[in-house]
Amino acid sequence: MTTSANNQGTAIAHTNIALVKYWGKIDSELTLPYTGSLSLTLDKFYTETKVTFNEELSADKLVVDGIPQDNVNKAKKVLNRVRQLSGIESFAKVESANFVPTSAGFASSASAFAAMAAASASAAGLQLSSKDLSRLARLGSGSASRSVFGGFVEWLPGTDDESSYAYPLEDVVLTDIFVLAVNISSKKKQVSSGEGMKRSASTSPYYADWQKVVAEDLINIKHALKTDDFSLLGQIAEANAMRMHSLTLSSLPPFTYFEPGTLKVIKLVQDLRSHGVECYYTIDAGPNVKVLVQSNNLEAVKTALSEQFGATKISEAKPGPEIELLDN
Ligand code: 2P0
Repeated sequence: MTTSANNQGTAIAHTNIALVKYWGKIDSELTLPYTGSLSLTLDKFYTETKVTFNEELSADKLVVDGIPQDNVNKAKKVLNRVRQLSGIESFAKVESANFVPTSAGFASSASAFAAMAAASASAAGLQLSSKDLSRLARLGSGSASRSVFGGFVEWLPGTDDESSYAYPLEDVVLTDIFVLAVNISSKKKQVSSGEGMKRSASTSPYYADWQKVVAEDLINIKHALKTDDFSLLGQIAEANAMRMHSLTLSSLPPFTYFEPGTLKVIKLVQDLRSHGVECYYTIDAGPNVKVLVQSNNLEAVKTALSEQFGATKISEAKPGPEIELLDN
């Protein structure tokens, strides 16, 4: 059995926003997705997680922002794999702090499970490659596989545990990009993403078409990144988000994450664009909207969003770094 000097590891991981979305698992135990996906890791929002293996514990414990959690199922999937790889038999305490303001309306599972994967591997004395860290994070939450890396990241769907992992895109020329997050609501959603994607994959008649759309979008968005084509990137991201959300509307029973404010942001982005201010929106499994914009239009879009929704509802982010291990 190998462990770190004090059986403890701490890591920081940043959240990411998918531009080509992951929406459906072929295997929920291993979190193997039906399709690939592509995201941008953001600088502003991150999770810091400390993991301690301790022989005196009688169960795994998870504390998020100081609050003990009852449901440790996803964390256990990561910890069990680390125990399996390292030979450690003791339980772990996981202490996680989110620096993702609820006002920003970002889900924290991507950064949380990426940080937990790196911290638990470090606590167990495992020297994992980035690819293996991505596989480990994936067991906790699909989008976490992408938060191991900075910048633009693609998650290769693979066909098994070994082949499903994310990697950072090279030869990206497009670097001038900002994300303005508009908070519409911070309420807990009624349909979790896990349940939502399951329902979409099993009941939407459009699910097969979605898989074709994603394959094409991935090719085209990577071309946009290599040729510094922000317009193409924005058009693909916007259409991909709407097509993901059309899967929820076409599920049985139907559902949507949109709220009235979501449509207001969509309308504002369309209005800005019709006046020559280039920007695009994308929306995850919730009502909040992220607006993509370049530096030349950043202030104009920020001002327009602030006037309509209030400056406190808007957060600004730009491309962020890869996972970071901290000294204990
Ligand atoms: C994504 N989302 O690609 C998509 C787009 C939300 C919409 O990944 O079930 O928390 O834990 O694997 O990663 C949110 O779902 O889902 C998500 P699980 P996760 O970012």
